[in-house]
Amino acid sequence: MSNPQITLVFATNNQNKVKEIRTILTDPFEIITLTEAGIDIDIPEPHDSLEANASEKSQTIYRLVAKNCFSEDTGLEVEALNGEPGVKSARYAGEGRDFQDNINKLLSNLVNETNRKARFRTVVSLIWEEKEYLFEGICEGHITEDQKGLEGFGYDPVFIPDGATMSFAQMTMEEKNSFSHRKKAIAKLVSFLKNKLHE
Ligand code: ITT
Repeated sequence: MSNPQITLVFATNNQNKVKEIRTILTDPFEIITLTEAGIDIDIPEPHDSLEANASEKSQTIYRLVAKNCFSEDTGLEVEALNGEPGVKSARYAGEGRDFQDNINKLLSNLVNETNRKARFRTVVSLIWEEKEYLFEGICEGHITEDQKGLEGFGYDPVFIPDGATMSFAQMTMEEKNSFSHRKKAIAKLVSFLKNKLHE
């Protein structure tokens, strides 16, 4: 007999995240998007930490659907910029949330900077049987001088993870997943839920 499905609503409006998570959370997990759940809201991210924003997103959606759900908040933390853009990654260059504007601002803030060290940090907030659990995933790397590659989204064209020679935007999704912050955080969620189900 096959294992029962584990159904989770994914509290995000970012379709790139949905694509990545669907390649990571495969059988027995079943992901329901907000669109599929019939929810059309701009989820608030008002806080100054990834943890608090992830929590706000999952709690907001839980109040609407009353089903097991999760969200994630991700930031790019650049050492020479004291951790910026960090929690402001989506709106770094303004409310337009434009990927190219954000990259332009980042590269111009790093002109002549030799310390290119950076990391992506993802915080996942899971609401499982009414309780909340947080999981973190970090991917260390560095910021390139110029953009490379067309795949992925956000800051992918300017980020090379440690141990790679290509930017995230030059990788297939499977290659990105083998390094990524998101994959690491979700792997912790998976082992947590597998343990719960065997309790
Ligand atoms: P939500 O609906 O899930 O909140 P969002 O697009 O607002 O989606 P975040 O606040 O978590 O997502 O992400 C902040 C920004 O960081 C996002 O807009 C991207 O520009 C960037 N980002 C997040 N994950 C990334 C990744 O894996 N690669 C490159 N950039 C990423």
